Amino acid sequence: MPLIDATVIATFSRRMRLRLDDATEVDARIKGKKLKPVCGDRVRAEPINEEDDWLITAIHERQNELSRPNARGDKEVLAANVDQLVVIAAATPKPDWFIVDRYLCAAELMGIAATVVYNKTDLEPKNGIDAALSVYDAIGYQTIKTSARTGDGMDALADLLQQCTAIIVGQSGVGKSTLINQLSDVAGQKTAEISRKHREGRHTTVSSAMIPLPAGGAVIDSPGVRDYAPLLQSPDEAAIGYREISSTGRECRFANCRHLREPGCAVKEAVEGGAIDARRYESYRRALALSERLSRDRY
Ligand SMILES: Nc1nc2c(ncn2[C@@H]2O[C@H](COP(=O)(O)OP(=O)(O)O)[C@@H](O)[C@H]2O)c(=O)[nH]1
Ligand SMILES: [Mg+2]
Ligand SMILES: [Zn+2]
Repeated sequence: MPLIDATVIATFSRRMRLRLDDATEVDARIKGKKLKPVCGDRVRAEPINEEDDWLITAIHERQNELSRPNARGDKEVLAANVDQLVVIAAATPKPDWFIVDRYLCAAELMGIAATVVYNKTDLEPKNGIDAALSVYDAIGYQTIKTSARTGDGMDALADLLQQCTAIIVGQSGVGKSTLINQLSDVAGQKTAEISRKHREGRHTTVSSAMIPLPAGGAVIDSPGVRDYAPLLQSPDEAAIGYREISSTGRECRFANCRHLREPGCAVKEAVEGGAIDARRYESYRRALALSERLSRDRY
């Protein structure tokens, strides 16, 4: 039996669900300890004699990775080969816009499109939501308001996602899984069902699953990450992750300006004048501090 190319469509710790290129799905284990496939990976696999399981023998080169530092500061990859990031905030739990910013920062570093969704519009309208969303609109991110309960905004979300491989991220409880269930067709529901059974059954570890969409494309329901932070390799990357700061930063007097206390800083000026949102700037400063802490710990 030859080696075959496949896509990882669900992960349960070291067990994987694969979609082979002939569209059949199989369960798989991983050869050796070093290989760490994630949802979205393209892999090499082969059947195992006398077993239903397949064996993953290699991971093909990734187009991109959504990653974060683990407790030791090393890279942990959450998903691979995605072309769109959708970050969800909601009426409940209370939105943490700093978490939204950190996911957007990751999307900028990956070089992929990102959208901000505000879900649960059926609940009591909260003050300040439109103002918070308009900050993202103003810097060129699409924003969509949805209710998985009433269907409000779901067409816009479905349009956005068609033909893409997207990942849906955000705080726990904002409605990621519910939105994906609403968007998916019967085939998708089946995958969702399989992943639910696995999650509740013997494989109780955090898992992620890629659900096909009726109009083409697929969406990854990301694992529960309590407090996401992107992996920033250098302080420069913090600025790259904040698009309005990196574009305004080109006007700073010094090319290596970190936009803190340097003279002739166009970013500080824009924050004082209100052209750059003060909370986004604070978010950038936190990302910068985090990256400096990480690189100090590493060297
Ligand atoms: N009222 C309301 N509740 C929602 C909506 N979307 C999801 N929920 C509820 O929010 C809770 C968390 O949803 P879930 O999809 O598990 O969130 P996840 O942790 O982001 O995957 C569940 O009780 C859902 O029924 C919505 O649009 N409106
Ligand atoms: Mg969920
Ligand atoms: Zn500056």
